[in-house]
Amino acid sequence: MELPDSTRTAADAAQAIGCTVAQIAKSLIFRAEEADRPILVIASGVNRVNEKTLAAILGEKIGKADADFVRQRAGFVIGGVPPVGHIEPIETFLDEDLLQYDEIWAAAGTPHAVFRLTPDELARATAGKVICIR
Ligand code: 5CA
Repeated sequence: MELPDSTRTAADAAQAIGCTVAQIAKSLIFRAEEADRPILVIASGVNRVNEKTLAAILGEKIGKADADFVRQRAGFVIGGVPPVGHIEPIETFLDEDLLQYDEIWAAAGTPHAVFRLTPDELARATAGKVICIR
């Protein structure tokens, strides 16, 4: 669904769609520092990813990905990064809090496009590992 209003942030997207912020599946790219590889965390819009938890799960230091890294490795601009369809396969983690909703919404590649799916569809499409990201 393409919207005239910005869906750049989880709050923007929820406002434009008319759903709760918690139902936005935000696709966040981190950078595993030693391997210099991207990591995707798909989190509920209301949650903040605990980078220490993520680093502990990966056994690797985690840094924030900057805008260039996200564009180069995922293939999309920040604010439009989708949960699937990246330039390279990206190891993916899924926020367990998303599983409670009948439907959720994710970015569809631009800061004005979103799509609706079920948590089950998200899990199957991404093969993401379900974790507590908080
Ligand atoms: N389209 C919406 C969801 S449908 C969306 O993409 N939201 S998002 O939360 O997944 O993407 C915005 C996220 O990009 C922010 O939560 C933030 O973690 C990240 N971000 C914003 N600015 C920067 C920046 N300058 N560098 C790195 N990451 C950033």
